[in-house]
Amino acid sequence: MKSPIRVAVTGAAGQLAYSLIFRIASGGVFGMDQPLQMNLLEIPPAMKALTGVAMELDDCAFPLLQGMVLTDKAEEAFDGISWGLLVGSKPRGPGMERKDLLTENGKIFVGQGQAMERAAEDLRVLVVGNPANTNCLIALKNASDIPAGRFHAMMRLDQNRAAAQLAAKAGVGVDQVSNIVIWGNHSATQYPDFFNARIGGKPAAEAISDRAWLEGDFISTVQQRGKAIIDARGLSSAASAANAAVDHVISMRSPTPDGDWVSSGVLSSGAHYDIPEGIVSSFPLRFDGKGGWEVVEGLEIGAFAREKIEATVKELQEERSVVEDLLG
Ligand code: NAX
Repeated sequence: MKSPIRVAVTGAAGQLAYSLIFRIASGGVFGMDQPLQMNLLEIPPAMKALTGVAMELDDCAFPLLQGMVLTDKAEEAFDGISWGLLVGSKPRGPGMERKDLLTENGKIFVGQGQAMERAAEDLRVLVVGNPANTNCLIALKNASDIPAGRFHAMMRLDQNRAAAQLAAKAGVGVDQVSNIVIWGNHSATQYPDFFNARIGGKPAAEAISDRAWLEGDFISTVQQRGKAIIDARGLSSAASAANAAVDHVISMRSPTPDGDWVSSGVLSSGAHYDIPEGIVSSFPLRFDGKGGWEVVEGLEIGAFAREKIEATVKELQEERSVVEDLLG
């Protein structure tokens, strides 16, 4: 048996965590031979609910779960962790402007970024709480001793949504869909790229002849999926988001299959696809399974795609300017 690792989940009494934590503790994320300790972070008013989650974890009798820390202090939650899954953030309240949401949630990621200095050497961070890309930027800028490449913003739900839409339209299983890249921000401006996507190994635009759908409903359905689920269910898409976090972490830990890539939000160096430096944008990445990754070069970006990418990048730049004074 391996030695235990510590995994922190923030917002641990929230909806998304209620799916995610149990998948982690069962061994479905870090492997059936990897014991772990779970460090669960919440805010003081949610600590009582968190004790209920902990009771349920106890009652699952997960053999791999060797301990839990329940805390409202980020320093304690991040002590010795190899993985930080930053899910917790404040929901947008009535009458709250997006700008207020950015600064309110941004403050959370200043303190959590700083507290990452307590983490283990091999730390990796996945930011899920919205606005995920800009929160990720704030966290990595405030964790100044930790390489920025360790921080990722979750784009996997968007990638999975795009794969499901393409598979349904083409009338094939989702396993036939590959090479999906979501560009830009995890928001309604994101650009799900059908042009570089493949279905059964062929360009998606060959497998799906309905170009108007690819350029129209496909993109808007993926962009608006979160809202459509809230409208239908009355609650947000917590289970599929937790599933996406599981997929994302597994992808970060595994070599990306030959010829494919994964969408993830990372700090732009300015060197790829004319996306400016200093924002956390989604790119096509390949992971090496040893903690490293690289941006996949050479994808074709036509005029249609360029316009869409520019719009989502502009939004990320605007978000950055709102939180400039939180960037450490
Ligand atoms: P909930 O409101 O159910 O849970 C959020 C939890 O975070 C609450 O329990 C709250 O007490 C806690 N929290 C607030 N401030 C905190 C802090 N400073 N430290 C620790 N915990 C804190 O929301 P839920 O449905 O679980 O969604 C969690 C986050 O994921 C939201 O920001 C949501 O917008 C975001 N999402 C991101 C997605 C992505 O693809 N990146 C998709 C799904 C999801 O909507």
